Amino acid sequence: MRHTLFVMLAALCAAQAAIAGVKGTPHLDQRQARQAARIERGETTGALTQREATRLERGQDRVDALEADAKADGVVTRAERVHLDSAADRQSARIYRQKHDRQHDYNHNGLIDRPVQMR
Ligand SMILES: [Ca+2]
Ligand SMILES: [Ca+2]
Repeated sequence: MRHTLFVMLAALCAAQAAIAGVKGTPHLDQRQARQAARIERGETTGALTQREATRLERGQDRVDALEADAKADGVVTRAERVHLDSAADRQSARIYRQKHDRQHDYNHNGLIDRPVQMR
């Protein structure tokens, strides 16, 4: 009897550990940190204008909000994880696009740089 109780208790602990394991989103947290750093670097170099950086930071906030939603019930399901990953993928692509488009502010005067006119 005692033995059975112990086994049951051990099983319960293991089940709880398994749930705790899927509770967090360490992978997404790392991605979010990297993407925030990419945005910051884009601001530093001027590849991102202030407006682009602000918009991308709002995108980061949206991913954070989705993450909070997924975690709200205490468990991040596989489907929620896939959804979060694809949101982070889209945000990553957005950062790349904004860093490589024609709007930049390399001289950091708060204005989009004008192409040099050759005459
Ligand atoms: Ca840009
Ligand atoms: Ca400029």
